[in-house]
Amino acid sequence: MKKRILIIGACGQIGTELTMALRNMYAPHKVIASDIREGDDEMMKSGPFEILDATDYEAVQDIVIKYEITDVYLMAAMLSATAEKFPMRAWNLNMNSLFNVLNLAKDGKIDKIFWPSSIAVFGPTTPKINTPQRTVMEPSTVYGISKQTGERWCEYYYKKHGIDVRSIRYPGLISYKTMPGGGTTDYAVDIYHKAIKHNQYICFLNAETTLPMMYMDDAIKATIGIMEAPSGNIKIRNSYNLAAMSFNPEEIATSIKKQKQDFTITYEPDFRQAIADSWPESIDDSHAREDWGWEHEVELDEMTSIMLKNLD
Ligand code: AKB
Repeated sequence: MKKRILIIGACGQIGTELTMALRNMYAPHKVIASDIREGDDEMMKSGPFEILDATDYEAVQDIVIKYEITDVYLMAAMLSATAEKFPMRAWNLNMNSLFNVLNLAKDGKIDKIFWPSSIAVFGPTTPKINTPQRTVMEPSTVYGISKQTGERWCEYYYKKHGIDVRSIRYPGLISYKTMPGGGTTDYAVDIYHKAIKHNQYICFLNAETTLPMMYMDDAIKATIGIMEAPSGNIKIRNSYNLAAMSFNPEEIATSIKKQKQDFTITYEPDFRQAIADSWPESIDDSHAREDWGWEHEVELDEMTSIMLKNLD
């Protein structure tokens, strides 16, 4: 099978682990990593790497042609907290990069696209508990507006041009391997680092802010899972709800305390509280489970053990 994969945004939180997982699955020379900056040693040495600006159509096209790319994972994006500070930069990056790959597919240069959406597509008027796949969506953040718009374009290109584009609405993602950058759910990674280094954490969300979350291994499994599924199984072409666990800062702190009794947490909510307050607490992902067999594995206490063990 002549599959050649391009990951755009390979050095980010998801891209780093996704690239390594795909290089383990396929011959490494068939998995081309790219980003606006160089990655770590493992990224640079384990397979081909290209410096690439995702918003530059010609540059993306050149790489697609050079490596005869069939599948693109477009992971470059500006996340929720940073996007509130730089709305136009976020819009340009999040939208232009998507149009670039959708149009390359429309011109027959790419066969399949993965594009990440987010729980940020939901807003304050969305039902918060067990948020359905199809419901009121009035995102109130710059990032959420870009993801909601992107979802509409993905479905449009699928229906109008037959583009095989697949997408997931990621919850907050937690990993010990790569740091997130500029997100609202990032506290759930930082808390483990601070627990190891200082045994205390000052949280930028309040104690009761429940959000949907997922351990990175499960997110990578879902990402590759939806891309490997037969096309006929992908019945939703805007983006699939995806869930694993939901917890708030107090609950993650309690989970850490089970292993580090003297760990303490205090709360100093900042502008990210309003972003988190506009998002769901839990997600109904039954369509992903039924259509392409999604199953999560890791729950909060297991994730805490993995994080603390690996960061120590
Ligand atoms: C963020 O917090 O911005 C992201 C997301 C939920 O998409 N982690």
